[in-house]
Amino acid sequence: MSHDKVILVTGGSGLVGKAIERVIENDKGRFGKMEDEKWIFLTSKDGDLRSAEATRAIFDKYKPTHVIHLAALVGGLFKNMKYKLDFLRDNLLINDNVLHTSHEHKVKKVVSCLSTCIFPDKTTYPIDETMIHNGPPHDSNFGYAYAKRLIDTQNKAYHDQFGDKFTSVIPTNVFGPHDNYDLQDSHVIPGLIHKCYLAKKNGTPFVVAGSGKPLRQFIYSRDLAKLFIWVLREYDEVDPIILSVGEKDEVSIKDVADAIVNAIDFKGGYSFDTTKADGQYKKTASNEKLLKYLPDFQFTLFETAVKESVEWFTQNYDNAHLISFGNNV
Ligand code: GFB
Repeated sequence: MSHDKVILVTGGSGLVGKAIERVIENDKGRFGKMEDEKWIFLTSKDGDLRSAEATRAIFDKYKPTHVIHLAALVGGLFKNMKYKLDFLRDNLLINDNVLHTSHEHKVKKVVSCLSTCIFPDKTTYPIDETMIHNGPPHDSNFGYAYAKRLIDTQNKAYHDQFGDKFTSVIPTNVFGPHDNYDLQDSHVIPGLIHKCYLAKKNGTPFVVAGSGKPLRQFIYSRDLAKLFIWVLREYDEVDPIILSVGEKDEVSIKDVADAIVNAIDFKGGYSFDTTKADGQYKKTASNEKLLKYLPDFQFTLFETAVKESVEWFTQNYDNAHLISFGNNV
């Protein structure tokens, strides 16, 4: 059966890609698969998007009409601090190949994924979409941040010169099933889930890096997935949109650790290693633009989302093919 829309999801086997696949396959409401849609979830086995040739071969094979671009070199605070040049170069290469090949293939719409860490570090709060280019990002992740900021610039250039409809979304910190649980390179929630799980299993202390004071807004991958599908189908701007819970749902890293200790039912000792970096103190973002479009969107409660993420991790801990303990592009 021929489909009007062939939707290619780069980075389709990662945290957000897997969540989109789950919603498309299971949601019986407005976010589920549509008759005229064919979805393709790319993995790194399809080819290395840092290569223009490999990217062209993928597009020649699947002939997408629409693209959700998630593929990127990603990682938590400590990995970003170690590999700033790799984060800059790998992501510049991947983004240029995906956007230019989309242009060459006359792709009708591309939705790329940025992150609130790209905003200026010295700013007024709450942060909104107009502030992206208003000053340097936090030093801990400037490689990643500048490569992602340039997607917004590329989108505007393709639109100005050719009229292409390439846009982007700016999620806050994302978490959920199918995350990367590497003890050094992962983001805070999967990193602490893995550490607390091992502490309970081995009867060892649970140690949280830093002071526990920094503040973050977290969006559950399954909520973000629905918003990506909505952006692909209905959001009609080239300008980016922040996808986040509200400012009032901001939590501290200590709150995060407490939620994980409860979800894992850990009874042992729990402390903070203040010799480790805290990174950016906060990046409080406004979701006012999103709520103007979707005033009734229901976000999953933080504690519920942490519980489901812990359940998925403990149920799949031994499924090496499902759980990533290392990074892939
Ligand atoms: O998710 P995360 O690594 O990144 O969170 P950012 C870091 C915060 O969690 C810091 C504390 O305050 C850390 O001190 N933390 C405590 C831990 N324990 C741990 C742990 O075991 N692992 C980790 N990773 N952190 C990233 C950007 O910033 O946000 C990325 O560097 C990306 O580029 C991502 O944008 C969404 O929120 O600080």
